[in-house]
Amino acid sequence: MRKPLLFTALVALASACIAQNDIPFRNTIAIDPGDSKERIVEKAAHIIPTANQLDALKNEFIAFIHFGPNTFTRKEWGSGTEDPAVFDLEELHTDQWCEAMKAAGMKMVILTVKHHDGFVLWQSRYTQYGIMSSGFRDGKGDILKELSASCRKYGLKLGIYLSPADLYQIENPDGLYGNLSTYTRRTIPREVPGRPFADTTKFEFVVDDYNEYFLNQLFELLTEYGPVHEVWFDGAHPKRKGGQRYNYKAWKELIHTLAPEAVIFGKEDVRWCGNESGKTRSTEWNVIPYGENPDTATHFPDMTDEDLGSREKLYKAKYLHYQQAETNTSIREGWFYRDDHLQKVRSPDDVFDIYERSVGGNSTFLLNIPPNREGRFSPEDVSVLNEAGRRIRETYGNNLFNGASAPEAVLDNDLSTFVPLKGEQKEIVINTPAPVTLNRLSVQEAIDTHGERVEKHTVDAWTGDSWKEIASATNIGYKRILRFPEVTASRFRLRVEASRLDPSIATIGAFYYETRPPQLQVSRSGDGKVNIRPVETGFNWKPHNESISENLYKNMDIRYTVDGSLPTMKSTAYSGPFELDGGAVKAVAVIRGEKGPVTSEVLGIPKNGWKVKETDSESARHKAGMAIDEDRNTWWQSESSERQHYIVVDLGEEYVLSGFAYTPRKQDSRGMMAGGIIEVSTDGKNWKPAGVFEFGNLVNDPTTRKYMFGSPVLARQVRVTATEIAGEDDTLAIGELDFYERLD
Ligand code: FUL
Repeated sequence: MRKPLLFTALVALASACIAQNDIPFRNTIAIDPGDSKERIVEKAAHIIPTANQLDALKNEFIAFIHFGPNTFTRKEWGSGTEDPAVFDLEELHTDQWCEAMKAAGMKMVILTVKHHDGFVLWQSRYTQYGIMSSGFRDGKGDILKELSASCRKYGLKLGIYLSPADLYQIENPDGLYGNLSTYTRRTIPREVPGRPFADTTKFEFVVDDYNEYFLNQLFELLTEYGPVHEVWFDGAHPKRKGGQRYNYKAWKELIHTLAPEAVIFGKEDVRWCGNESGKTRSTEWNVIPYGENPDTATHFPDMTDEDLGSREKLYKAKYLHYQQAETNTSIREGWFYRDDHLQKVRSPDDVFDIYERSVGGNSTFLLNIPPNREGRFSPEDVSVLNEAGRRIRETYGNNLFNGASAPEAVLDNDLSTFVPLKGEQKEIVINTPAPVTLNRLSVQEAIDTHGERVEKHTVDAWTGDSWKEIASATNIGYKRILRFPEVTASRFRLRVEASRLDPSIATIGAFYYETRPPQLQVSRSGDGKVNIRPVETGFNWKPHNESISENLYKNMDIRYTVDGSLPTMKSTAYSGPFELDGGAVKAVAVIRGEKGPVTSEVLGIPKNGWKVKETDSESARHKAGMAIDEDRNTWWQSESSERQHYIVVDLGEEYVLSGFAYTPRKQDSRGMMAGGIIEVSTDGKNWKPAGVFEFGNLVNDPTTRKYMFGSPVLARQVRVTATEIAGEDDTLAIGELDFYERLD
C-alpha cells in the first residue's frame, strides 16, 4: 500500500528532528557513510571542547619563552654541536619575567626546556648536554625550577616546549635519535642511582632508545616542577635521521596520567594557526574535519590553508573534531634574543592588534618574549608588555553594557549562562540607560554546551528612527571581537544571519578603545628616497579604523632623526620623501601632543645606481633585477639546478660595507637561502671573502635576516652565493638584498 504523501513527509520531518536531537555533544564525532550534508552540519554543531581545551581558551593571552645556547650564539637554530659552555648565563631573573607577563595580562608561560639543538634547561638525569654542563650556578642551575617557583609566586600557569627534533642526539656519535635501536619493553622512568623520584608512578612501553629518552624526560618534567598545563610539540625539524619515528601514543598516555590538566599542542588538542607572524584567519573554525580518527591518530600535519572548517570542508570529513588554534608569534624579530639595537621589537600597537584579532578570532594568543643574555626581559620588551596590558585592561576592563537592559545571561560575563536563539528572528536587543560611545563589541557562544554554530552575525545601532549596521563578521565560537568606527547610541542589536542549527549566545560586551597615534614605517622607494608613513599591516585591516584614522592623520605630525637620537618635538618635521645615504632613521607620529611608538629603521645604501652584473640563471617571470628593486613583493628566482646559485651586484660606486640583509620571497617557502657566502671586489676581477652566513627557521618565519661582516670591507661589486637552500629545494629566491655601511 502506498503511504499518503503527508504521512511520509511527517515521518521524514520527525526523524530529522530526532536526528538533530539524538546527536550527543562530543569532542570528536565520526561521519557515517550515508550521512547527508545536513546531518554532517548537525554533527558539526555538536562538537565541543574538552574541559582542558576550554580552560586553555579562557587563558586567552599566554607567553612563550625561547631561551638557550641560541641566546648567546645569536642563531635561530643551533646545530647541537655547540659547547654547553656557550650558555654563559650569570644571572637569571624569572621573577622579572613573570612580573612583566602578569602586567600584560598573560595567564600562562611556556618555556623551551629543550629546543631543536637538544640542550636542556633543567637538571635532567638522562643527558649531560645542557645546563648541568654550563657554568650557570656552577652547573647546578635549573631554569625550569626557578621559573616554576616564580610562576607560583605570580599566579601564572606553566607549560613546557620539548622539541621532538634533537640535533645533539642526531649529531653526537652516541646519540639516540635515529640510532636504529630495537623496540623493546622498557620501564619509564628508568632509575638513575642517587636520583630517586618522589613520584612512584611507573609505565611500561615498547619503544626504541630515543622514545625512551623522550619519555624519561617527560616524566621528569611532569612530576618535578608542579602542575603543567600545556605540552608543546613543535612540528619543525632542521634535520632527521634513521627514519626515527615518535611513539605518540605512549607520550600521550604518560602526559594524560601525569599532567591531567594539560592540553597538548601540535597534536589533537591545540593546533598551530599556520604561520608565525600572528595572523589568525578571518574565519577561524575550531571544528576541524579529519580523514582519520584524531583520538587514535599519531601524526598531525600542519594545517595552513585559509579555509579549514567551512561547510564544504566538513562534507569531505570522516571525523569532526574540536581543535583550537593557537596564534604564535614573537615580540622580537626571531624567536631568540640577539641584540637590543639590531633586533626589532613589536610596538604595543602591534601586540594589541594581534591580541584583538587572535583572542577575538576564536584563538589563543601565544606571544614569545626571549630573555636576554643577562637573564632578563630587555627594557623595551617590558615596556611593550606593560603598555599592551594597560590597553587591554583599559579597553576590555570596562564593559559599557554594564547596567544595560538585555537578557541577564548575556550580560553576566559567565560562559555557562546563555541565551538560546531559536526560530527565524535570531536576535538579541540591548538598551543602555544613557547613550554610550563604543568602537568594539565582543560576543561569545556557549561552546562548551552548544558548540560553535554562528556562521554570520551583524550588529546594528538604533539611530532614532532606524537600525544602522555597524559591524558584521562570520563565525563567533569562543570569542569574536568586532572593531568598527566609533558610534554613539543607546539601543543595539545582535543578529545571527546564518548558523549551524540554533546557536546559544553566552556573553555580549561593548567597549571603547582610545585610538593612539599610529606606528610608522620607514622605507625607500624605487628612486632611492626615504618615505615615512603609518604602518600598512599585511593583514588587510586598518588598525585605527578607516574613517577615524583619515581624520586623525590630518592632525598628525611626524618628527624624525637620522643621527641615532630619539625624535622629539624639536626634531625635523617630515614633509615628504627625502634623500639619505643610509643609516638609522628614527621617527614618531604626534597627534595633539600625544606621541606614538618610536619606529627605528636602519636603511641600507640607496640602490639607484645598482645593477645586477651576473647570475647563474633567472626564471622567465622573476628576473634578477627584482632582487634589488626595493619591492619586497617581487623576487628573483633562479632556475632549478644542482649547481650553486649566485648573484653579482654592482653598487655603482665604492662603499665601506658592514653587513647585508636578505629578504626571502614572501609568497611561499621555495628557494629560501639558509646559508651562503658573501664576497666583495673593487674591480670585478679580484674577490675577497666578506663573510659566511646562516639563517635558521626561514620556512616558518620568512622575515628579513641581517648579517654583519666580521670587519668592514671596501666594495664596489658584491657576490652572494647560496650554499644551502632551506627545505631541500634546488632554486634560489631573493626578495630583496640590502647592503649597509652601518648597521646600528
Ligand atoms: C618553529 C621552530 O623551528 C622555531 O625555532 C620556534 O621554536 C617556533 C615556535 O617553532 O617551528
